[in-house]
Amino acid sequence: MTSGLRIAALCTLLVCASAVVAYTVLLLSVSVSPCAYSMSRTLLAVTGLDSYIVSCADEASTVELLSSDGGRAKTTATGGPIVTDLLLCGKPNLPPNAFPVNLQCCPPMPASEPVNFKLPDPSEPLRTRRPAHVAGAEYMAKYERAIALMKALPRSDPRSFYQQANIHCAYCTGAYRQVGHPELAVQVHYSWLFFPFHRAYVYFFERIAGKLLGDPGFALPFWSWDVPEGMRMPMAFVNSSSPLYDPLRNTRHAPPKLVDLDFMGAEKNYTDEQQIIHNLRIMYKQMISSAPLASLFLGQPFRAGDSDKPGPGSVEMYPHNTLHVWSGDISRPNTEDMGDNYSAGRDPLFYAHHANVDRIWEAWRHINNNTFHVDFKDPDWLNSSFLFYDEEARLVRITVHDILDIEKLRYAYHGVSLPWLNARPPTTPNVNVKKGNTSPRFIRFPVSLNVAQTIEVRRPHMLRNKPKKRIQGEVLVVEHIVSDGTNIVKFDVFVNAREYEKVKPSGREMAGSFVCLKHNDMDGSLIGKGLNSTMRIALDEILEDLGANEDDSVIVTLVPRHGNVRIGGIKIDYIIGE
Ligand SMILES: [Cu+2]
Repeated sequence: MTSGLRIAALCTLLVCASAVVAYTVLLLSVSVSPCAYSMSRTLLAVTGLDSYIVSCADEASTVELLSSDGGRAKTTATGGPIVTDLLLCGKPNLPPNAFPVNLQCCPPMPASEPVNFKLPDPSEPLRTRRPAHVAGAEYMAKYERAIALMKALPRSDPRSFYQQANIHCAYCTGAYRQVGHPELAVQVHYSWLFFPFHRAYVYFFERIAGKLLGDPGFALPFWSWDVPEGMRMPMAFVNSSSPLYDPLRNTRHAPPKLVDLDFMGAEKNYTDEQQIIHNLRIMYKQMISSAPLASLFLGQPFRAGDSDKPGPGSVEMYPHNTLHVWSGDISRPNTEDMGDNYSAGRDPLFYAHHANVDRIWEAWRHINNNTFHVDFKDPDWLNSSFLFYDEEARLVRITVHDILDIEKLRYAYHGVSLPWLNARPPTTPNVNVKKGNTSPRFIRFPVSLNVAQTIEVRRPHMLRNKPKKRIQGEVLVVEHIVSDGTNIVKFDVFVNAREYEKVKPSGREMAGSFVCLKHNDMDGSLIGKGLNSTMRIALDEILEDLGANEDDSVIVTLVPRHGNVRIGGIKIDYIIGE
C-alpha cells in the first residue's frame, strides 16, 4: 500500500469513528517504517490511536487493525459471496502422477436448473451420529452397506460413490471458477468456507446413504480422533474385505497405532501414554489458545474476486490436514487417497473424519469460557453457496446461511467428552528466552525457509494499552506464505524458545504449525498459482503462560518441517471489536 492509500484508509476510519461506529468493518493498514509521515494530533485524538503507530517504528512496523470478527475487511471494489455454477466447472489442476490420468471431477449436468435448498421437515427423525469406536457392529455394518450400495450405482449417477468422491476434487483443484470471476478458482480450503462446505458435503452424503438403505434415520459414524479412545483408525475400516477398506492408506497406521495429530511423514517414538497427552494438548491449543475468534477458527474471509486460500483456521491446518496425511499411503507420490485433495473423498474414512471435523465446529461454538466463539455474521460468508446433488438426485444450491443450525438439518452428535478442555500445555523448562540472552539475526524478507529463522517482532504496546476494551486479541501474522504447491508444506512457529529443539509439538512455546496439502499450479488462464496464504496465531494465552505479557517484543522462530516455502514477512496485529 502506498502512503497515500494508507492515509486514505485512515481517513475512512476517522469518518467511521466520528460517526460512533466502532472499527468493525474497516481495515486500517498503517505502515510506519521508515518514519516517513505523521498525522496531526487532532486526527489521532479522534481515532483514539496512539501516535506510536504513525510517528516512528522499528522492524515490526506494520500495525493492522482487523474487523471485530478478526477478518480482513473488504478493500477492493470486488466482494460479495463466492458462488459456484456447474457451467463454470472445468478441468481440475491435478498433481503429477494423479490417477486416472484424465480425471474430470465435475458432476453430471442436471436435466434442469438447481433448486434452492429447503430444510428437512422438522418431523423427520433426528440422525444421531455416533463415534465409530463405540458405535457397535450393527451401526458400522449399516455404514458398510451404504458404501457398498453407493459403489454399486453407475458412475453416471451423481449419488454414486465415484461421483461423491469427485465432489471434493472439483471444489479443491480449481475445477470450479467463481461466478463473475471465471479467471479465479473456487477453493473451499484455507478460508472461511472450509467448515460450511464440508458440513454441506457430509450432510448430503449422509442423506443419500440413508435413502439407499431405506433408513431415514441413518447417521454417519464419526472418527473421534480428539478423545483417547478414538485415537486409532476405527476397526471397521481396517478389514480388507469390507467396502470401508481403502488399500491406499499408510499401512503403519493400522490399529493399534495411535494417531499423531502433528504428523508430517516422520514417525515419533512416543509411548501411547505420551502420544495421548501430546494429542490432547494439541487439541487444546487448536480449539482454545489459537481459536478465540471466528476468523482464527473458521479461517479468513474469501470473497468473490479474491484469490483463493487467504488463510486457514487453526483446526483446518491441524489436526485436520495432518490426519489426512497420516491416513494416506505415504509410499505414493501424492499420499493418496486421504493425503491429497483430489483423491481424499475416495476413502470411506474421509466422511467419518469430516463428520468429526464438523462435530469439532459444534464443540467450538459451545465452549463457553470465551464469549467470542461465535460464527461470522458477514453476508458474504452467509450467502456463499455450493451445489450438491441430494438423495433424490436433484441438484441443490445450498448457502452457508442454510446450514448453521444442525438441529434444523435434523442431525446431532452423540455426546462425547472433551478431555482436551483441561489440557492446557505446560511451558518447557529452561528454553524460555530471557531478556538479553538471545540475539536474533536480522532477516530480510521475503526469506526462503530452508533453515530455522529467528526474528524479534516488536509489540506496539502503546496501541495495546489505549483502546483496551475494543481489543479482542493479539495475533502473530506470518504473511505471504508462498510455495509452488507441488509439495505438502509444514513449518512450525515457536515463541520465546531459545532452544526450540527441546520443545515438543504440544509444548507451550510451539505456537502453531502451518500445514498445507499440495496445491498444483493453476493453468495459464487462472490467477493465483500454487499457494500464497497467511497464517495467524493468537498470542494472548501463550504470552500469558510464558510470562511475557509485558514484554516489548516476541522472539519468533520459524522451523521448516516439510516442503519448500517462502515467507513474505511477520508482524503483530490486533483484532479490534466494539
Ligand atoms: Cu478434509
